Amino acid sequence: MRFPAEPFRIKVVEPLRRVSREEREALIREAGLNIFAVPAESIYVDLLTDSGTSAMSDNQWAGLMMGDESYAGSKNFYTFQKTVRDIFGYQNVIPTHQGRVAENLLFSTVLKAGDIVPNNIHFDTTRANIQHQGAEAADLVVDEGLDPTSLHPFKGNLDPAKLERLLTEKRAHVPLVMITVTNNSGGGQPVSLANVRAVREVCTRHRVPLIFDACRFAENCFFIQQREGGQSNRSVTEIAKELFSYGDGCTMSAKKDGLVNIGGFLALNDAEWTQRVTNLLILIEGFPTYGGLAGRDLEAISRGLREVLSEDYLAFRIGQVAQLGDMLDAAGVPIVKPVGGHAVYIDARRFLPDVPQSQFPGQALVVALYREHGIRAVEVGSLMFAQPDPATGEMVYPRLELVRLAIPRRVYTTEHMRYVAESVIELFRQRERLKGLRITWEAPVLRHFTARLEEIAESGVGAAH
Ligand code: P70
Repeated sequence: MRFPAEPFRIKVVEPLRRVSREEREALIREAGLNIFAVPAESIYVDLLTDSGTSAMSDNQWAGLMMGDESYAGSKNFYTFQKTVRDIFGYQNVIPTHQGRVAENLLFSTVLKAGDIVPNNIHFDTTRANIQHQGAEAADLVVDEGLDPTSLHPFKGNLDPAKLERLLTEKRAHVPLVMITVTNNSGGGQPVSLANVRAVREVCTRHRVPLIFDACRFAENCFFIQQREGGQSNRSVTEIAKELFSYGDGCTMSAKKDGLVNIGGFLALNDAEWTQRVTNLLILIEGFPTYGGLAGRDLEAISRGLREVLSEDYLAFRIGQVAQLGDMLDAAGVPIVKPVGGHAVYIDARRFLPDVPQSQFPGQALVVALYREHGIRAVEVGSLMFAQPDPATGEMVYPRLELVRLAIPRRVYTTEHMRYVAESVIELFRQRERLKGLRITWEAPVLRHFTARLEEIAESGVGAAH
């Protein structure tokens, strides 16, 4: 079956409210054209993120009742530690309340100003946490990963030649190398085992630790099983074990492939790094056996990490996202292909070719999708990533200008996906009506979360030329 049906049935339902177009128009204006400021209750299909929005299973909910809320040494911690060691293979397991804290703890411990951290492509919080230390986040994805039309099966791969060059020139400034699986900013694209081995080889030669950003590891490993030569007979669990065996640790937001609403961890082999991280953990996050989470949360994560490796689940999950991509592609909507693991990414440059990046075509599309159809997407483009060049002050725009339709896990039915596809197709037919935007207020870091914008009245197709 190309798109397998749901391998679960629904036990609890959460009613959705339909809001009129007039109401949506008023809400998005009040929100300063920033979709993050629209109340979730006024959204019909919420594809802002797949992070923390998944539905837990009956098994996970049952696990919540097994929470041991002891301050120190909760039994749920030991289960959690064993689960992480089993799947990821790293010895020291440090729970955090979400992924960015794992990043912050790691980077505050091992980075200093002037350092460089290579990755395929850093996601927003990773980049911001590196820059917060005065260090530089270097994106070394393969060239195909920056071309929305390339059909390369592993567009998340980190280019080993680019890494070799960087390490040859600047090894002293590179305390670690990262690989993000799947590569979120590049369209949720997977990284192959062969690529990880090649990167490991470069890291070993230069004696640099390799750390995974493991948020969507199960989805990545499913793609490896489906697409990489010689992998089709192995289980996703076996593939995951091999993948992580090439690394020295990982950061994890369990809000993605942990199938929970909150949680994360940092796992490391190095004892000295672990000691320094733990000191900081106790200062800012909590005692090492709960790290900012309740005992019950740790139990839900342990159960989620095992469930996410179910191949029936993964076949449905990846299939549901692919099916949405197929519907859009069949109607000529420009999307990033192949479709990624957790989301369909619309190529906003080709959707709105006459709105320049300085006028946020991706965000213009996000605003219209909510106003016209009650769907919440997120911009992954110039609003999120454009930054002035530190030397010249000139604005540097990202190569990719995308709108992401992120699909929460086990939440929406395929009928919802059909509604989304029809809405995007309708908007594509009316795309000349969309206008460019300008920022009226922005925060100094991670501006996309809180910026306010307005439409450029005379913009749109005509004025953009
Ligand atoms: C997303 C969220 C979080 C993330 C990630 C990777 C590869 C680390 C983290 C941080 C963030 C987001 C973006 C837009 C709208 C809402 C939320 N990604 N590494 O949706 O993890 O959030 O637990 O601190 O993708 O992709 P955490």
